[in-house]
Amino acid sequence: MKIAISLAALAAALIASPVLAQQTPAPTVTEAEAFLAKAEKAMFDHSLISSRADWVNSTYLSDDSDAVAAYFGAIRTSMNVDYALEAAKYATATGLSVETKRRLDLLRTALTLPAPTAPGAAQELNDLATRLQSAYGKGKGTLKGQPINGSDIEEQMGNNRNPEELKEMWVSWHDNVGAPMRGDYAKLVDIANAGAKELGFADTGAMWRSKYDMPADDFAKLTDKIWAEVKPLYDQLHCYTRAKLNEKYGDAVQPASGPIRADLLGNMWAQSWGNIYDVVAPKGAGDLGYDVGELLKAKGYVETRPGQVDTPDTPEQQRRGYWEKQMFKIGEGFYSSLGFAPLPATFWDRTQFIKPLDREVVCHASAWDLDNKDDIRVKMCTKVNSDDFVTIHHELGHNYYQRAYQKQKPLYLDGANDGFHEAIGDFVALSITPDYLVKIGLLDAAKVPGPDKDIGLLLRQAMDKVAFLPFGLLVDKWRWGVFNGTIPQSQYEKGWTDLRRQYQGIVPPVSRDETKFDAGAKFHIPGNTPYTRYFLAGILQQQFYEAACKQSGWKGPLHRCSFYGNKAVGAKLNAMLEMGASKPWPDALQAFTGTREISGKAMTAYFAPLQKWLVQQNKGKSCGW
Ligand code: X8Z
Ligand code: ZN
Repeated sequence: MKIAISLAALAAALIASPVLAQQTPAPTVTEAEAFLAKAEKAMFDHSLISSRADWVNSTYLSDDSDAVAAYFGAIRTSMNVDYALEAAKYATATGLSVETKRRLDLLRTALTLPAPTAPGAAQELNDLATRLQSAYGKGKGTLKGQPINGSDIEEQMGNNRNPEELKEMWVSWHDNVGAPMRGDYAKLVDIANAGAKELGFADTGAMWRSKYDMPADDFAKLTDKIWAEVKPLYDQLHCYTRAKLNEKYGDAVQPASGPIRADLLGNMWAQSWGNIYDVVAPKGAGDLGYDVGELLKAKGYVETRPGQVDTPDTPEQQRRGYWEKQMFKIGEGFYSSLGFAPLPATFWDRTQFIKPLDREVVCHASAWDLDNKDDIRVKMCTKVNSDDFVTIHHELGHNYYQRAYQKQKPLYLDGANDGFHEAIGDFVALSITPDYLVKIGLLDAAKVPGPDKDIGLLLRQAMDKVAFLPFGLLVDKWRWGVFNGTIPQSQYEKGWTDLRRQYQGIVPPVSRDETKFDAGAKFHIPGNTPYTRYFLAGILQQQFYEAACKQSGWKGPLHRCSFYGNKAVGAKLNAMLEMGASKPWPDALQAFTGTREISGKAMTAYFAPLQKWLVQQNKGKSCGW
């Protein structure tokens, strides 16, 4: 591998040299195409083993599995960097087709974390990345002084209403998980930036922003423009929620003005607030009469107990993870109703449905495609609650997308952009309406909330979907700043806390300083997963949903529409999914929605009645923070 690295570096240097460039004949179209075929095959073949190493690592954390994953990861990084450098050379060929140009471009930006070609850099980068992700997976907070793991603490943050305990969980998680990562993270940033520069990007953030079929700067502007469209809605929701929290907890815990205390919003990162719907529900009209998690429990879905052992002799229903698996069956049922083929048997054998008893794993949910054929699976530490019911649909959306584009060329085995990949399952989950829940037997027909509960239904959705947007935007605002140096290592904490206050209007429950690293307490930072994708997905899912409801001829209020069972919608969706990354994303958007623009209008239309209602509720209050 090292030889390959230095050859590629040499080649790049030769191309850069003006004297030699004249002497080197420009590559031909045939050569460029042959190179692409070779690179695609090599990367594809390597991914078969390296993704297996990653799976083993994520589902069985140990020093050994870390080493194996980092080993294959380093090979992948070096190989990709070499090909990315070569791609730049072939891009100079005259007469390249649009298609070939696109694949060369995709190859140039394929890596999330590039390493420089210097010997050892790819390995060091992968050692750091693996160590950070594993540390997150093993992370613990405390509750009443007792250690509590990541998936349990997430659940507790949703259910617990004791401000002291919430504070303890928030502080312990951020202190224990985030702070120790600071040094490793800074090293990783330096190496990745050096890699990005060798590939011709200003920094790693610029490389991330260049993956959207438009100039990188235009993409950043586009996200700001969309945020401006939906911010008035967020501001009203913030104002209303703050008042309700103040009513519940009093001035000492949550003052009536200023930012909201981050640990009171029902989620460790205050990124979605649906879990505190009970706190904000409008009196009388707000009681929806159901919560999906409670409905599941009422139907006998029991969360697997920590002490429960897997005894094959007991009836199927007593086996660990049985009910969590049944939640996935409901998810599969939705996609089947649209005409998608059932999940393969291996999905059910190989998916990690719940947290294993005997070892540490990376609990943060993810969807995998191990062989680009039929080995699709999910890794999750499922709980029987409404958050995870939605997350299951989310993860399955990734798996059905992966399967739909499987016939594309290797470089096109991806979403139209990463926001599309994140939006599919969420858009499907918007169809989990009361009527749908009746259809699948989870809700009694007599308990369907009437039109007087529309505001409640919309508010419940807004607490998750609208509340999420500023978080979805700021995570990468922070990372872009870290990568381009405007947030130096000496200000990692301040940079994060300032952005949280500016965009979300929230503050930590205790003061923080630069010994902390709160960004590291969010999976995607140590996991190195770009985050703007979720902001885009928040917007796109509403556009997809609006389009699907239109296609199905729905006439009622938008939020009551479910396209469950609609094969025509399924066929049209499949047509978009099958495209993978083969065309610029506006083409994919157009294929399903008829428009080429990503815009917050579908979202503001969906929530328009709520927006009006919130403005009334907030009358006389001074909103903002
Ligand atoms: O990370 C995820 C998925 C895996 S792709 C569970 N999400 C973001 C998060 O949890 O922060 C989905 C919503 C946002
Ligand atoms: Zn996802």
